[in-house]
Amino acid sequence: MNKKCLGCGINLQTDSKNREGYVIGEHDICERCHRLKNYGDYQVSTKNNSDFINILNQINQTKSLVVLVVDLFDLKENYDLFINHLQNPILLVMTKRDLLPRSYSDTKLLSYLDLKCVDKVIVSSKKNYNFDSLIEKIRKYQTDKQVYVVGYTNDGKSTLINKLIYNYSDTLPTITTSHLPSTTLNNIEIKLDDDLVMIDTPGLLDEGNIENNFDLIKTVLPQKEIKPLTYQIKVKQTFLINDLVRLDIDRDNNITFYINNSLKMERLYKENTHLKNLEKHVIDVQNNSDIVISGLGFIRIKKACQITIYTLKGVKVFTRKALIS
Ligand SMILES: Nc1nc2c(ncn2[C@@H]2O[C@H](COP(=O)(O)OP(=O)(O)OP(=O)(O)O)[C@@H](O)[C@H]2O)c(=O)[nH]1
Ligand SMILES: [Mg+2]
Repeated sequence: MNKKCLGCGINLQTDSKNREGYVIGEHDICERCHRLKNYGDYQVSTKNNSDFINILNQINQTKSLVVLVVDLFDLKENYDLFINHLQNPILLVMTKRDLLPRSYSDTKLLSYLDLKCVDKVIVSSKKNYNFDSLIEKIRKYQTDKQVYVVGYTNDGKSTLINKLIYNYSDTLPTITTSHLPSTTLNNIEIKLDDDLVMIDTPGLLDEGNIENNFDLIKTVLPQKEIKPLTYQIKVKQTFLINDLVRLDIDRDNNITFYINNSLKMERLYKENTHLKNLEKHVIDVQNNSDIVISGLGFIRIKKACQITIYTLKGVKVFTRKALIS
């Protein structure tokens, strides 16, 4: 069979249920996509980041425009792999704008990431926000018909392409999207019109992101605009977020949590040992910085200090200059 799955791009096959691409009968999508779309059932993919680097190298053989999609709620520690592997012109697309406070300015968010790119745009696929500007920039910077869409897994590449199909073509969106990592398994070519073919690609896995924990992903990912939670710190205290994070902070500070508001936040003033069994990180924070707990959100700290954070083993914690200040 020489057909690709419309949902994830994998080559379809009828030989083995246990291999990717298995399809029953004449369907256009594989069993994995079918189960994911209809029952939310997830089958872990065998793809790894070396497959991913092969794809970047192939893109680098072309001169085509690359759309680098980054998730504003879950900005990664760096995007070096993309920037270092690609000499193509890059259009930076910051998506999931709907999750960050509406009151904050797009201009400030746009100036936050200092990446080598021809232009930048902020969008929300969920709210269909700023897509006219996105398509205008794609058409302005495209060097040939093909435009590749790359980024980390789960950052919203396929959802963005589906929205472009919905807005600017006369076909229906068919790419599988999900809140679980590695949904797209292979390149998928989508013709928007005679002049523009968008190519979706599998995302780069982010090691240490809490989203790699399939049982937690639904709990931690926000579904709507985050309401920041700000606290004045006068005396030494502890914050607990569900059973996922413990944060110890000393006095004279001001901190703001940007996390899914459905998570349970507790503030304790007395000495206690809650969640001290989790992995401990002692972090020196500069003035006006964020502590990022990968995939879970970020905490803005106003004044330089030392903070102790406990979180799940293997979850990456890092600091950066404050995204929202
Ligand atoms: N709130 C919000 N969620 C979004 C937006 N765009 C995508 N998502 C969600 O983000 C999750 C991942 O979306 P996908 O489009 O599957 O991500 P991807 O980058 O294609 O992921 P891979 O195929 O695994 O590389 C899904 O749960 C989407 O619904 C957005 O603009 N706002
Ligand atoms: Mg995808």
